[in-house]
Amino acid sequence: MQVVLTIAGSDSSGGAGIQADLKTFEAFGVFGASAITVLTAQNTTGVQELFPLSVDFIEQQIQSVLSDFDVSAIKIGMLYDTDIIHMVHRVITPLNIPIVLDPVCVSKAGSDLLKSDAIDALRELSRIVTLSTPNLYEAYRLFGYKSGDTDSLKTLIDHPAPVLIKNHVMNTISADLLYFGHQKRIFTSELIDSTSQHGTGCSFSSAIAANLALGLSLEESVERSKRFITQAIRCAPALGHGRGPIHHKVGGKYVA
Ligand code: PXL
Repeated sequence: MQVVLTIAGSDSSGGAGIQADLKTFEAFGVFGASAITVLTAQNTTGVQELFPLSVDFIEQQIQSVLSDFDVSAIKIGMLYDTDIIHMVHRVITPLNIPIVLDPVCVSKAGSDLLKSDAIDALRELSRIVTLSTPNLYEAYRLFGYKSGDTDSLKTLIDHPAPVLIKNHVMNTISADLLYFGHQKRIFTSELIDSTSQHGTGCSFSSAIAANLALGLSLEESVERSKRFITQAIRCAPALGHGRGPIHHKVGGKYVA
């Protein structure tokens, strides 16, 4: 059985972070392991409190998993500060497995999940991974990317690793753009008008990591993961008083 490790924050409401990652891994039939970076007390209305774990303890969780399991892929989510990012950068550098970085900055409900001085370290980390998956806001912070502005593509074209920029909206279509050097590929789905999209970013990057672990190509993994997320939004259970979670359909009929 393929093992996938997520290095990410915990979301007490179960919709995003580590909890979403593990549900996604289950949905794709891979075994999920986790190293928790930050505990959050949160619900669908926002983050009430944050509690970062020590860098040493986060590293120990990663080493405990890596020293015992033959890990097939890693997903990286919320890292919060520069010290955590530098440690993760150092630990993953020698690894020769697919690594997907979701460069988390802000939650769907608008809470800050990255310290403002940590963006440069996150950009450095994005250079050594298999894929990073910023949304439009994160792509602007990391690469100065603005949708439709060709000048802002220069940084992306020079970037040494693939970048998938999510959440472009074109009329009734949701589009994610994969850039790697001068190559570009677009992934589309129906745009679903729903406030229940908490955890989509976490689940999307985890789905891509799971599919890479299963041996699919990068483009096949993104395509299959986008179908999965679209279906998970469609099946959202309308929970909570704010931006509700999606439904990973674990144990249900698998649809991607
Ligand atoms: O979706 C970004 C994200 C990542 N990690 C954790 C989160 C969230 C959003 O709420 O809570 C722990």
